[in-house]
Amino acid sequence: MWNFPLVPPTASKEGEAISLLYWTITTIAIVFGTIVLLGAIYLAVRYRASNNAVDRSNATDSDLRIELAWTLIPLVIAMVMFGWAAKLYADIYAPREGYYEVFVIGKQWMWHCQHPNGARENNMLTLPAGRLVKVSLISQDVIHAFSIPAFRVKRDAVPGRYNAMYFTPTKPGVYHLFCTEYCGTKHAEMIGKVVVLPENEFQKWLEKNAPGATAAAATAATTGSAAAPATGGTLTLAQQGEQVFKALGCNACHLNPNSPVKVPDLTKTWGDTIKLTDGRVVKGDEAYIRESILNPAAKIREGYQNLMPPYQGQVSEEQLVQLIAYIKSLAGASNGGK
Ligand code: HEC
Ligand SMILES: [Cu+2]
Repeated sequence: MWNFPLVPPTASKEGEAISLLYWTITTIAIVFGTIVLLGAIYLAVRYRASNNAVDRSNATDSDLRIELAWTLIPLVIAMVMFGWAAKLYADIYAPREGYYEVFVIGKQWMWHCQHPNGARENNMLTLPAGRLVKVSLISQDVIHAFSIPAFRVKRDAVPGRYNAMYFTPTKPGVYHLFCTEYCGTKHAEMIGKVVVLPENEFQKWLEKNAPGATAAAATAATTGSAAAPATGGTLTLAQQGEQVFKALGCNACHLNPNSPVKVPDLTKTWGDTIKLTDGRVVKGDEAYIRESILNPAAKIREGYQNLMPPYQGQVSEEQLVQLIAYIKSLAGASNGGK
């Protein structure tokens, strides 16, 4: 009859670990809180003004053993809590391998999610149960925060920066998704659902939602032809990136044997250790590729010149995610991990 949940369900591996820590700390707080409260009540009753039967003289001495005990025992307990929580935090936020990656873009006022196979969702995120998931987060405007209470994870979506978040959903189901950083008038509407499906259903969902799939289904429905193959096939995130690459004219210089200028080999950019003209050494990661497109002058690869036009204001965050997936794929990196 009563449906009054005090805590959200725990539906990820990381969430289980965090719940255990949370309830341990809560239990310790309740135990010590009770001891102090009962002591206070006892003393208040015993030494009430009307009770003349008690000895009200001062304590004669201090006891070093008692003082050491009430200093050291709480110190040990607090340090255990700190060490445990710090280890958990480090484990959860450290880069991990072997993940399924989704890109999530926060914007006023919605969450836009892109899957490696090209499927897109708004204010919905469909994920497989039992697999490590990496969410690469960025914002298109102001700071948002991507929060899934049932997984016990939350991370800021910051403009101009990719933030990673890892978790392993365990239980199929539908969970809340929130923006937990006040981001303007309709902040409260920046909510959605996370749908966790068993692996085989998730694969079916991916196939059904790959771009082109719905168009093909629609054609099949109108023409009456049974399951006509999608014209041109479906486009993965990397293939969408290739189209953006051509549409923006990047191939006038890059991956073009007749390039008018000397350009770095983009098939080697991802994962490379890159020496810059100013002597700095950087890694060829998402952040580097993003900056190289928006503001090429910020970091010039050694041996090349500042001849690439800046694309700031001409590419959307969605297109950037696609371009990055494309450049990753050039290096032979699958989008679902290293
Ligand atoms: C006019 C020719 C030209 C065009 C057009 C051009 N680039 Fe470049 N690009 C360069 C040059 C020259 C460099 C090397 C200098 C530098 O780092 O800015 C470069 C560097 C890069 C790098 C860094 C690669 C590395 O390994 O250091 C990336 C990534 C990149 N371009 C992507 C793009 C994308 C994506 C587009 C289209 C949106 C594009 N470029 C359009 C000339 C061009
Ligand atoms: Cu927001």
